[in-house]
Amino acid sequence: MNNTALLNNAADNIRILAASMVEKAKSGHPGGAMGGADFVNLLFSEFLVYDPKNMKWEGRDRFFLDPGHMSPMLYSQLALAGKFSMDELKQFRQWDSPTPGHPEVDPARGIENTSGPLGQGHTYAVGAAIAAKFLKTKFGEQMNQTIYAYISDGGVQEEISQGAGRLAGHLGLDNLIMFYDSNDIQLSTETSAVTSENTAAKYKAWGWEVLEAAGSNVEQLRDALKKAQAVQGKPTLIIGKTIMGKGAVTADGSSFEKKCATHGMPLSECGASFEKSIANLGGNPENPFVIFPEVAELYAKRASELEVIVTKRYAAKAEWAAKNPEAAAKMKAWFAGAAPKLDWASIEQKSGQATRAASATVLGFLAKNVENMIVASADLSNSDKTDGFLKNTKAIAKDDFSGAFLQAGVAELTMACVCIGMGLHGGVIAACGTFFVFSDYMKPAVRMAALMGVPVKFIWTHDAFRVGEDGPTHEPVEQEAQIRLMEKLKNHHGQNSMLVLRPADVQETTVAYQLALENISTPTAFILSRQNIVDLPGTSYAQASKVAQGAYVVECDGNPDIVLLASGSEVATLVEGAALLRKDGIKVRIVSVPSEGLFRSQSADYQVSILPAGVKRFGMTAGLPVNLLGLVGENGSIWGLESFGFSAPYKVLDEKLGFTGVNVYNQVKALLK
Ligand SMILES: Cc1ncc(C[n+]2csc(CCOP(=O)(O)OP(=O)(O)O)c2C)c(N)n1
Repeated sequence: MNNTALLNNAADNIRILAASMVEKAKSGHPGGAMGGADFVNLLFSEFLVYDPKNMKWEGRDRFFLDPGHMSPMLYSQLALAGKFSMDELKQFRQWDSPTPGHPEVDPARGIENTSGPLGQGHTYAVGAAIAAKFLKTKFGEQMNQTIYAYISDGGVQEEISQGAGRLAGHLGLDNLIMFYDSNDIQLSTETSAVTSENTAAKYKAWGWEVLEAAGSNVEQLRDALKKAQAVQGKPTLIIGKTIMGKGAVTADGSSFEKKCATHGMPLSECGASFEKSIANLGGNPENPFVIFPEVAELYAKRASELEVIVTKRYAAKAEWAAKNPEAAAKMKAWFAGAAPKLDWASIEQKSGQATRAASATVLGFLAKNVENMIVASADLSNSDKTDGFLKNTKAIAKDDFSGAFLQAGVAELTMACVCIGMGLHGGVIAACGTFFVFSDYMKPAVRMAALMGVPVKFIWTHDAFRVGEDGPTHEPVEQEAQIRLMEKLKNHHGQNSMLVLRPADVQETTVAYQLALENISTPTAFILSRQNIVDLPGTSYAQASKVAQGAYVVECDGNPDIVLLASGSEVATLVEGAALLRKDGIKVRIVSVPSEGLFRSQSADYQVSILPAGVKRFGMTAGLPVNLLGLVGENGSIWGLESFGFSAPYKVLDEKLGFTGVNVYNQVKALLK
């Protein structure tokens, strides 16, 4: 326990650094950072257990920040802990700096998650807490970390907080402690202009323990954190009444606290005086980028305390590992994130099935062979066929985290973020399923998974208008085009930010899963059919292995007159059309393209070998024609969907909308004229 005056000093130091970063960058958010400094400083100087010399230690506590705009607070805090230099703070928001406007995941420096889109950050924490509980059933006390989350008014207002709050309460995540920075101010108004909810009552109703504290009173905050650590059977919310822009003053020295204006502007631009505020906080306005000597001492002392704590933990781990070598080897491999080695060719697929059914077969295999995989569904497991996994395990439940299936409830965005959180925690492989049309509800999380490079597997079924009778509300049309844009977008490592696979039959589905499990650096999506699909000619695991090139030739007649290309169930329709064309002496090549992104990553020679120049191309897609535009080019034609779809049995829709072999024949004949 530290002296209160010293802790207040350290919090002032964070306020000074945060305000100075924003001032120097001439943009950013000082107010919230200044208000939250007391809590983070206390957390890092007395509670958070981590190894400063081994920041990725799997047993560390995690700190998930939700309001990414409060990055100056996090960077300044981590600067006190020795993870950022003063020069790096001075580079806030500049090109190529480690201090971008919103934090980007970098566990080596203590940044556990990318944050910015409000609401997602604390939901990752829920996922991490579930992962920790799941792993604890396997590795015992090696996994007794506490997951801390930091949420602000914006995060509480975001709808996703309903899903995160419900799930954490329902599962009794007592390893989760969330601090609510309740400063009554948001971006453009006071919170009273938009909400009159009783937030404490809301979280209590979800089954949380709720504690309240004055957000800049370290004694009250310490007391709350200690109580939270002792709570059993439920997560804890600490509502801290913080002070927006704490310490800010105007030129005449009067208070400029609790003002919306400090939310997103340098102090000097919002009506406060930067110089006076820094001086008011005990800093030197001429040279504000300084860690006070007594604060440096505080953190040096914390580093020694942490050394003692982690030395004990490492010794306990070594003792445990000696007694449990197999578990220790597993823990190491799982946290290394390595792809499991599996006998994929041994998976027996029943021919002629829907790819969602083929997915269920693979999931059943994975449930038996990949012990650290967790699969979730948003109340559709019997339809999206993630029940193939569930049948071989059991659902995760409060007080029993030995199952590996997460019933997420009807909350797709929450589910996606929870899976991302599991991935960020490490040690588990997370996948989640729902209908493809509802990928719309998940897109903001998919984007973040792609940006962070978290290898979540998104299992989307009912991939096209062939949902049929459910009608246009349930028929994905433009979704594939949207998701495939992510294949065209590179992440910070120059990789396609996402792998998107739409397999054409059961064997391609097996290989798609193999690629997904072997993809440990970006998210993967599966787009799977509801209806049965006739197997591709010559289908086998070996043939389908060519899915790894993104596109491959399924069949080819000598020098073809036409290249027919598609993904998913439309490939089988092309095969039907090809039979009719051949009767007219037309030579065809059929190309399956489960992933254009992957195909475009192959050598130019390979690409030309599949799509030879000078041969006309016909593409068919149950989505928007743009799905195939980059492959078919100007010198060909694409049959796609240009409306939201209609309600009718799918075979009727196939006929009415032209997804038949006869229409393939007619279109190609017209193209070759
Ligand atoms: C999903 C999302 N919507 C909108 C924003 C833009 N935005 C950033 S902060 C903020 C409100 C901030 O209020 P609060 O969370 O209380 O932070 P404080 O003002 O206390 O710093 C908004 C609307 C965002 N970052 N994410």
